[in-house]
Parts: sequence; structure tokens; C-alpha cells
Amino acid sequence: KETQADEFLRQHMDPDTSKVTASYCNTMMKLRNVMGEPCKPVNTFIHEPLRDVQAICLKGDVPCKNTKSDCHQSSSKMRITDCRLKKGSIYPQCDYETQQKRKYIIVTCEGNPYVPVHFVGSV
Ligand code: T3P
Repeated sequence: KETQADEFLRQHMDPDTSKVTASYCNTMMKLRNVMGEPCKPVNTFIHEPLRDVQAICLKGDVPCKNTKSDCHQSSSKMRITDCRLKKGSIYPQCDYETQQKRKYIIVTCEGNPYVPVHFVGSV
């Protein structure tokens, strides 16, 4: 069974990509099997080394806006791509807009080792 940590890697990690094209999200959301029913409204891929993303869990405690465990914010801006579902897009034709950004990211972490399990957002 896929652990929450593995799910985070599948849905949110793409360290080896630096430049993305307009079709990136439509390709990646299918390739990584992030397409559920209904279409997932927003999903972020992180283009930084895994160790740098895992390190976020060890510092940078910030309050969570929801009920989830513990939130941690990166100490530097990270290269990310936000995939946003286009208006009117209906499953199974989940059509995504690709937006490259550099922002601080916020994750929740769990377990031992204490690793990212959910992407909370970017600021
Ligand atoms: P998951 O918990 O599987 O990582 O917040 C609900 C989901 O939306 C959550 O999925 C994370 C995802 N999400 C992003 O990937 N990027 C964002 O910027 C936001 C706000 C949510």
C-alpha cells in the first residue's frame, strides 16, 4: 500500500525538471495519476532536490490554517509549478493551466522519519 510519504512524492515532487512547457500540467497530472473524479482543482509540483524539501520538516514551524497536524514553511523560495484546473473542465477531461512560480512552500509532515505528507500551499 502506498504510504502518505510516497503519495507526497508521486503528487508533488519533480526535482529534475527546471523548465516546463504549457502542456506540463496536463501531461504530469495524468502521468502521476493525480486525476481523480472530480478533477483535482489544484496540484503543485516542486522542482527542488528531495533533501531540500524533506529538510523543511525539521524547521520553520508555522501555524496551520486548518486542523492538520504541524505546518512547516521553507526558509527559501522554491521553484514550483501550480497546476490549476481550467474553468468548465469536467472529469475525465481535466484540463490544467500551467503556472511556474518561485515561492515559499508550506507542508505538513508526519512519521519517523518525519517527512512531508501534504502540500498545504505557497506564499
Ligand atoms: P494533498 O493533501 O494530497 O497534498 O489542499 C487540498 C489538496 O490540494 C492537497 O493535496 C494539496 C493540494 N494543493 C496543492 O497541491 N497546491 C496548492 O497550492 C494548494 C492550495 C493545494
